[in-house]
Amino acid sequence: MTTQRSLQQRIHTTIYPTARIAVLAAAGSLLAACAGMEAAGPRASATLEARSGSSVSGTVDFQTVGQKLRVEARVAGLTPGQHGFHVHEAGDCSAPDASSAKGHFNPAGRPHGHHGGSDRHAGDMPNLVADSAGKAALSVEVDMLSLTQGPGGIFQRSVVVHADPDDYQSQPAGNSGKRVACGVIRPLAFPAGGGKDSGRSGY
Ligand SMILES: [Cu+2]
Repeated sequence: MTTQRSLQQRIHTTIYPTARIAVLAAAGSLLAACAGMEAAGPRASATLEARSGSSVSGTVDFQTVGQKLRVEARVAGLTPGQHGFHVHEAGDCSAPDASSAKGHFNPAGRPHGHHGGSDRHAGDMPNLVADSAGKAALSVEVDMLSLTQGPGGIFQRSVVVHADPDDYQSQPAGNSGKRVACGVIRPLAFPAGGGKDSGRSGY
């Protein structure tokens, strides 16, 4: 106990108080600068292709917002009602039933669960809800997923839409039925100056 305390004291006294304050201030302004650049963070997109005999189409866009990932989906050609919606492990939609996308993206080896909980697959997301015309729009910010090379990184993985609702409970995939659409998640290049120039032709 006494040894620990004296060691701690020694560590504290070897760093000059003014130097420590300067380091903290520098870290703080760096964080502030990063926060201001959020809008220009990495982006990715997936174009949904119809699978399992469906005529589903759509796009799913991903953008880093602070510590979270914003997911925006616009999907058409669905049956009205809820449809399971997940990030799957493999960036391969080539199989007619999208089985090539493999299971839910689950780097932590957890059970399937509700997207709002913590004991769940990283790839678990809220159901899409299609209107009577078969169109669904979803905008949600999720954690556990990122546009990085880290453990939650989703580049070159896939996003899958299912025929049935995810019950957020059944293992391993919420009993959400056939895979009616699948899209590989690909990085989107963005200009160095931020998103403002992205509409310019000639890029
Ligand atoms: Cu799925």
